[in-house]
Amino acid sequence: LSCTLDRETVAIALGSINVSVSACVPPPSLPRLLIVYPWTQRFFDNFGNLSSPTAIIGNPKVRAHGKKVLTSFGEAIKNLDNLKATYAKLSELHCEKLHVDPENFRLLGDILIIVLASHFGKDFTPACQSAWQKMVRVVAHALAHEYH
Ligand code: ZNH
Repeated sequence: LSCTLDRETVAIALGSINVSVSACVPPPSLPRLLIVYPWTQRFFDNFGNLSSPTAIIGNPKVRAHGKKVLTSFGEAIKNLDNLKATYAKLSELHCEKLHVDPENFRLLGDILIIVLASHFGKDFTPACQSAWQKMVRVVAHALAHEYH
């Protein structure tokens, strides 16, 4: 595996495909967000047991939601030139219905970068980080675009 900006790499970060299951595989991004920034758990209070890192990582609803976010992130990679339009509806949903502060999009982006770095190690070069950093930034920006 190389660290390129593609859907498979996003999948590794979000953890919804089976990467070699060893003890040192880092938790994927969404569980890690909920563990590192516990206040983000309040958006998922209908997801059941989030009482410990193990519970969060093993929670099937968290996993399923990570997959949804992955699919959506995959769309972003396909529509880089048209992100604001691609995410307009989703941005509205996060603003008006879900009331998710856009700061959380940036936090998730940071987490994703960390997950990729720990997975790819030295293959996660500065150039690679630079590409991903831009990617998560434009996604966070597009998702925040319809907020008012
Ligand atoms: Zn989100 C939902 C995407 C971030 C929270 N999201 C969702 C969905 C999608 C998404 C696609 C689905 C929708 C429908 O169903 O229609 N997100 C997304 C993306 C991102 C995000 C792409 C980035 C990148 N979110 C986020 C964050 C948070 C959230 C950060 C917090 C913290 N979301 C959310 C919620 C929901 C969603 C809460 C709902 C869920 C349920 O199921 O209930």
